[in-house]
Amino acid sequence: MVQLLIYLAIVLLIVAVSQLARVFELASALKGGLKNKPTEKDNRVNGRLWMVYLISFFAFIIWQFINYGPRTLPEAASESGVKLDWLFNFNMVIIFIVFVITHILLFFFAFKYYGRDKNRATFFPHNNKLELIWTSVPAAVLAVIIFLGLKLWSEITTPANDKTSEVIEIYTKQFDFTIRYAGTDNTLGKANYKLVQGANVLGLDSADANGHDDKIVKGELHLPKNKEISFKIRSQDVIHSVYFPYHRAQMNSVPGMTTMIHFKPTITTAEMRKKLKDDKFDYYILCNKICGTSHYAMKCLVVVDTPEEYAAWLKKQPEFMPSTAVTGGTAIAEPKKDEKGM
Ligand SMILES: [Cu+2]
Repeated sequence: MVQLLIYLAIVLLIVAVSQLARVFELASALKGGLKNKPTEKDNRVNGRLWMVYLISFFAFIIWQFINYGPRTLPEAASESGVKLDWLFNFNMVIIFIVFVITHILLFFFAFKYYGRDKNRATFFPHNNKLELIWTSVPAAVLAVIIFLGLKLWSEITTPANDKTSEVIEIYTKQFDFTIRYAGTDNTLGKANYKLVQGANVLGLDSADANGHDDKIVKGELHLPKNKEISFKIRSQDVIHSVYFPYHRAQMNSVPGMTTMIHFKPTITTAEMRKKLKDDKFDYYILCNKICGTSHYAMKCLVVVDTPEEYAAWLKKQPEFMPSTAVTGGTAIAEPKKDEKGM
């Protein structure tokens, strides 16, 4: 209520001031000629104020760098993440240089060439050489940026070599992540959304032998250091996004299709804790698409281990259908032939 009154008072003040200005204007028009035409002194003060503005604006920007710089993400924890950070910084440097030059010109010229009574503007309607320079230079710079960006993008999104990399599935649904490891054969078993029922949340096809040694883990994604990880991403319900902020990777998960991304983690959780001097630090996956009411809480712990720790941890996870269970006949109902494959 108090706030509303304050807003109302401000609005009324603005109306009153503008009405007063109008009164003065009409009064001076009646007296003949504009009495409040800006003088050379007014223009000089105006020019100096622009200089004050320029200096304080840059001081504010430097303050923001100092204040907010340390709050950005720590160094990238994957090989491609380091390249992405380089590209990001490269873009920022270019933008920053252009920003500084144009702002200095804008406000310094307003200061240096304030309106003087004797000055007359030069008539300068067109210059082909100038047009050519300010068209071709930005075009060339943008082409380089786009080329470098596309190159990196295709590097991380083209299918990984699944023979040499660790194949891991990330399955999303409202509002969690389920992880499936490909087992000793490093091949994920087939899945079909029509088989999603009861405990078979991922819709795994028990008839596919490749899937029997798959390992399903909920709420925790372990990754080995220094090995390429080939992620296969699926969604059960709506579009989610698998976002690895610390590894600088993100890929949408889309119902009805498998999306892919791959990267090589280079810093274990323990190493990152040491670097940041924070024993509570953890990597996370976050959902980065607004996917429903609990989207904000949709995340999954990521633990980057040494290869030995990873192997030991993975060994402890149960297989989807251990070989004894298959012969025991506990297989989940098979889909009809025409429903298979997805
Ligand atoms: Cu989500």
